[in-house]
Amino acid sequence: MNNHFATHSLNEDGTWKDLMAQNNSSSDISCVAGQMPRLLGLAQASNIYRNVEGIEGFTKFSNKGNEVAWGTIGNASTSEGIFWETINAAGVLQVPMVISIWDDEYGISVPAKYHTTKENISEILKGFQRDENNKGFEIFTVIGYDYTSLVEVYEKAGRIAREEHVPVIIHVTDLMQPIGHSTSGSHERYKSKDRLEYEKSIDCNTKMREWILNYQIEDEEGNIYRFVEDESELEILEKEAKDETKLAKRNAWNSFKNPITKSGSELLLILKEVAKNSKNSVFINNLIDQFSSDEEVQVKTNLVYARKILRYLTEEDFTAKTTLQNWIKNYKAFYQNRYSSHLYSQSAKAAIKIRGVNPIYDKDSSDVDARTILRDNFREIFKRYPESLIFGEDTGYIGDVNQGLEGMQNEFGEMRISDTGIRETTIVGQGIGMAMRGLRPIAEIQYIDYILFALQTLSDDLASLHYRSAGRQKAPLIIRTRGHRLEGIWHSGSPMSGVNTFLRGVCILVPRNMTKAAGFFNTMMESDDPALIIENLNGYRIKEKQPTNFGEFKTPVGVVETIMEGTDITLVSYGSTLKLVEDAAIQLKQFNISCEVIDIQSLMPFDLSNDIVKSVQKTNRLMVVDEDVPGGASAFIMNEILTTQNAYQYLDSKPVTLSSEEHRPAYGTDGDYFSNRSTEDIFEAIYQIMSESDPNRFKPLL
Ligand SMILES: Cc1ncc(C[n+]2csc(CCOP(=O)(O)OP(=O)(O)O)c2C)c(N)n1
Ligand SMILES: [Mg+2]
Repeated sequence: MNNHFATHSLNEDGTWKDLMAQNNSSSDISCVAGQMPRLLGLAQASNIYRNVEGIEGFTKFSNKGNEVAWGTIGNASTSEGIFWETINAAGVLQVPMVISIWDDEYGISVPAKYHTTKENISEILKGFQRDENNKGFEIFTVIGYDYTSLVEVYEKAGRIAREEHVPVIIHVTDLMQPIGHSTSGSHERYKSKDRLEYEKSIDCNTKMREWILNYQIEDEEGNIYRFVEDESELEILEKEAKDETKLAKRNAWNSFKNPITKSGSELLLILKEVAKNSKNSVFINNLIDQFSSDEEVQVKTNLVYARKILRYLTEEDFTAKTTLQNWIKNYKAFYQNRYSSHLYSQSAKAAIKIRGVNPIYDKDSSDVDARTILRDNFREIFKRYPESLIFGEDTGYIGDVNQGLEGMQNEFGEMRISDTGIRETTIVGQGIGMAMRGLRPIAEIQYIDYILFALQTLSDDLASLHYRSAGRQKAPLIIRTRGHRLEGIWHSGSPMSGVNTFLRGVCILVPRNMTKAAGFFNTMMESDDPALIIENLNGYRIKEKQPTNFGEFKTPVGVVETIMEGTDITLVSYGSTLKLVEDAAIQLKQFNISCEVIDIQSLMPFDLSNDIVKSVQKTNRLMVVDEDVPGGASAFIMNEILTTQNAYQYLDSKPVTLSSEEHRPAYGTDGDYFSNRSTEDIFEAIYQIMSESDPNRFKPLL
């Protein structure tokens, strides 16, 4: 998809290029309107660079905030909610963003009357128009084949956005698509004859040609300027353009095809040698014939035949077979990397490369409210990183709903510590766009339950950005949220499997307390991976010892922590259930059951040094406890331990998962007790495992 083209913001090693020395394109994405939230952030970065003190030296990213973010969207796609959310937010924030709405009166086959009230998007956007008393947008409407007016309007729009930091909407009307929506569908099926006739009359190719031929301007001295002298000059240009395009097409095809064909020829020699040596040469030669006549040029074609032929050699052993095996391994590894690289950072700043640093306590360290640990740590972050900023609902003036940012706005100003509207997906979009322009935003989602509003942006845009640009663009955004159990159907959910599944490419961090959480913020500020850090709401009710090295201690990513050692069973958990697991383990001691308790801390990436299997090797029993739905995050965790880490071979008892009920948590303390797992549930489940393994020693409880 050519509209997915994006420029390289990063060098091959993941370091920033000088973005001011190049034009920068951050591509559209296929999910229509999905680019809108990011566009807001790309534009907002200019506001930050223009107005925040201390980042004047960031000249690779901005010239005092003079940059404009230009965005595009189709008319039908403006029906998406995130279009409206972005427009409203851009009006509030007054960002230098110019948004073009390309209007061909269709969205594939569906005409405007099904999409847009009054069938006219600029008409219904009029309420956003700024006036003498109110800030808002500047809105232009221009005909799509009136090229002279387009140039004027775009120059004006750019100037307004750049100089005044006012967002601009340009509604470009009377557009058409010469072959309909795509080459695979003909618009004759759904457009009337009249419409098709009209489209022909405004065909952009014809109209542009007419303009080039006929356009002329006269200067003050009466000199006439034209693009071309006459049609013959234009025809020469057209021919040159066609030839250049054909050549580019041929070169592109050859650079794709040649390495594949070359590998295919090498493979063919190996296969012929294999056929010579094998007892199954009849079958092999048959496949070789098919391979030789297969005209499909795909990377996979070579591999398909190589792998199919290898199957005939299971009973045999000769040199050509080893050559074939090695060829398959190397070819697959090379191309697999081409298709599967850069989901996470591969730079020196990859989260998994940042080493942990323990909090330091001195002898006077007292127990303090956990939220103050976050607050004092944030203060250090904002001091150390002038490019850092945080925003969200109630984040600014009151210092977040849990007071983890108390006093920060006073200290660091409204630009850096700010309140936003209630609009999760554009909060994330602000973060993505600003992170792509060298800032270090922390986007706050007030509670994890509400992250669902932002899931599309998080998944389609943030999580895939580094991967889809093969490591040439990044958005090291930190999303701060809080969650897990409280009491009630919302504010208490733990949709970890959803997040964990949709956000591959983002570190998912689930600290058990605020010191651990603060440590994750410190780690991620050093890293260039994006992260979701979920503070555990119950943790706010607990006091923690105050460390002395704020801003410095770091919780490592992808590393589990054993918080209780034991010999009978390995208990694996995270976040708020961990405390319950610990309590159950303490109670079980009195019954002579010895539990090893492991805190996952980092769901994604997961236990990179395989510490959990080492524990299972010792205990031979395993239980995973969480408060997601059955088969949710616990299934992921179990899969990691049993199959990735191969713990299945050390088990003497059935591995058990203990999760919440399938429904959302019911209201109140009792609702929590019956919806989620309690210490009693955990105690009994462990006891039962032990009872099954030694019924004489542990008589059944129930
Ligand atoms: C979220 C989402 N829903 C549906 C689609 C399928 N789809 C692709 S393009 C399109 C029509 C878009 O129309 P419009 O925004 O007017 O752009 P146009 O192609 O007319 O320029 C649709 C429905 C999609 N890509 N993304
Ligand atoms: Mg359209």
